[in-house]
Amino acid sequence: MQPLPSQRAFCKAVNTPPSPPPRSQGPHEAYSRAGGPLKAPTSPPTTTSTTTTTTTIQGPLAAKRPPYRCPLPESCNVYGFTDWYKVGKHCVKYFNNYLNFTDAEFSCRAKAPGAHLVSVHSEEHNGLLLRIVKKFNPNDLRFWLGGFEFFETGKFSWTDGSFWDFQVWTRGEPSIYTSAEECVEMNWKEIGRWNDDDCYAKKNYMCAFKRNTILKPGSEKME
Ligand SMILES: [Ca+2]
Repeated sequence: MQPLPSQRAFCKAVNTPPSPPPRSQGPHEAYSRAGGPLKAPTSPPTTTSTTTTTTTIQGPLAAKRPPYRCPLPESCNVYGFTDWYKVGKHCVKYFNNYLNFTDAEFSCRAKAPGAHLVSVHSEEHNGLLLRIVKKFNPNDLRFWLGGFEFFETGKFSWTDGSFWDFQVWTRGEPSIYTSAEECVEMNWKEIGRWNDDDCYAKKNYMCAFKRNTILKPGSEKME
């Protein structure tokens, strides 16, 4: 497993995302990689397992800037799901439980109404998922996303049925000529980037459901 990036570099990557590919990009273009991949991390993490991680900036800037904060997303304020996190219009939760892709997807469906493995549609949200897994399992960041290759076509889809409008593959991925690798994970070789892997491989996973699936307008402050 690759070492993790420094906390500061990680937060910087999340807070200053590169431009995503145009939304007009269709599944048929799934062969191309989106944007420039992150450089391989070179240093281990300095701080882990806190709700809000603070990294002190060293050097001459230390006296001029406040501590660098890299907070988790907000808690999902939905009754019964406050241990899930808000990521866009979804509530998201990480599960430290090794399952193959299909079992992970069905596990998600059982966790909440309308839940599936998580789909990703922006660099910002990709970064938020990375923060979550970094908090809950900093020593094993690989986890299943909900992406899968559709019948060896080289076209990818999400298990929640949302449009494939964003992708951040690790350099050299996806392995579209390897039929054994059809399911999408994050953090294999490059932190925050994706790889297609054997769907039977067992990995941790992240589930998501649309907040308005459970939450009716005006009922957010149920707790
Ligand atoms: Ca692959």
